[in-house]
Amino acid sequence: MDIYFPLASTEFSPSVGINYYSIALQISGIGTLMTGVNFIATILKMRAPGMKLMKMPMFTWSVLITCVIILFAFPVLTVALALMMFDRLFGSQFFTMANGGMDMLWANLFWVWGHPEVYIVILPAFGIYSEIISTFARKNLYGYKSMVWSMVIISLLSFVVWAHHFYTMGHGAMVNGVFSITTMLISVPTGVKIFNWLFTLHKGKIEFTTPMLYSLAFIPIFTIGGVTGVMLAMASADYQYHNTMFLVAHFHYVLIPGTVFAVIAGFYYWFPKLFGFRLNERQGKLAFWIISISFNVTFLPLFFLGLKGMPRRMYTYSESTGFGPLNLIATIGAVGLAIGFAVLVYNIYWSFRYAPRDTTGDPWNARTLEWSTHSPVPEYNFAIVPTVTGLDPFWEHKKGGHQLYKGKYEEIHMPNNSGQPVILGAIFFFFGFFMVFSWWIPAIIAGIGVVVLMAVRSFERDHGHHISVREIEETEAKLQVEDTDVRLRGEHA
Ligand SMILES: [Cu+2]
Repeated sequence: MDIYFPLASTEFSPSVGINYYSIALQISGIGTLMTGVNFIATILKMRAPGMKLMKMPMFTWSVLITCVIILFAFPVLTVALALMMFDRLFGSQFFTMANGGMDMLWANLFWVWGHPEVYIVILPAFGIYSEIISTFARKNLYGYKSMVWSMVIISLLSFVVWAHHFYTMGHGAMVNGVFSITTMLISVPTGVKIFNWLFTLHKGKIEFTTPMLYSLAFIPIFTIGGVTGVMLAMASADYQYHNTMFLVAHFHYVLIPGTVFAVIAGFYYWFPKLFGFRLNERQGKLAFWIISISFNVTFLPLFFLGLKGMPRRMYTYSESTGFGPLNLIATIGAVGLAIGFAVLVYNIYWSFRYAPRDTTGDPWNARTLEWSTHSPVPEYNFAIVPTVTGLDPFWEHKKGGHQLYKGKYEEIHMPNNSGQPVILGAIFFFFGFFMVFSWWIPAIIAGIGVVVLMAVRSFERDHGHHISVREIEETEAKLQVEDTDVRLRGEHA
């Protein structure tokens, strides 16, 4: 079973596995596309007064640009998967070797989506690191405008590099040359971002919290991933590296610091905003050291295995190849990673039981608006909509230079809750399930159900509801009292 044509065709993969692949990805792809539309509309239309685009937090910028990439990339995946489904379920010949089909058409469509997807997962991570690094260096983010522009340039370039995924599949020197250059160009805006983070750290009063440790480890590890990426970008050299463990090492050096570390860092950083208490820092730092060291023990040997000629996707090899010892080291690293993640999970359990509650709403002494409201955040977010005049408005407010909350409580307009998306999700599940097994009658019924429910939801006249001033006053008063209570108990404990 393979997701590439011709191996993905019914001829070579006769079981329903690939049906499942195409339909499950199709459904979750629609979800991603809808989320992209939603976030773009929210970011463009619902910012606080005074928050111009160039005053948004860098994380919000990264999400906006990511969603624009989603908007252009995911329809390609939708089409590719639909054609795949037609080939497998209805006997069409888009990607087959015979009857005018073209297997390379699949490779192209897949990676026209697939490479932008790399930036869809990495750009939000860049945003998370920007927030964390400026918070714990106690400085403004260096080069704000160049951070935004480099993400814009990355988003454009991400659409013109896809053929580097199959340099060796025979599209010739000219095409390889062009895609080689566009791919190497991406390292320029990425390098700008790396230097901006370094300049943000320069002469900062750095506080080594758990989220900051992951952000600091990201910089050198990701740089190794980036530099080996430039090596792979050279089409002629790629004839040597391709399909070896060198590639496997490269993309783990990009995507583990570029997404996994960022998700963990962001999780530690925003956890107190979600739940009202911080995760334990000692356990957090322990897990960090185990994970970051084990990561290198696991993946660094793969560079050398690749250069020695070990192909990827190999589950066994003869002892005479000499690949054994380095693979053993990598396996030890993988065990270390598992232990590190176990510590991380234990930390969540421990902190829920024993961690002291945060009473300030701002446990990190942070800079952006979300830290100026209570933790956990009340349903309306801010009792009074904050007024923004510059970057890092909460930091300016704390320094006393800027009044964040002007005026008095007013009614807050809220959307209503609805159970319909859950029901729609359930029907989608059954639709997908029936399609995978080609049970046509139930699939058609479920398909009609999906369309009908989408129409019902779209044409619903739901104007939401308002939270009254009294309710806001009561909630705020209660949160203040709770804050004081916890503080008193904390002092006596
Ligand atoms: Cu790529």
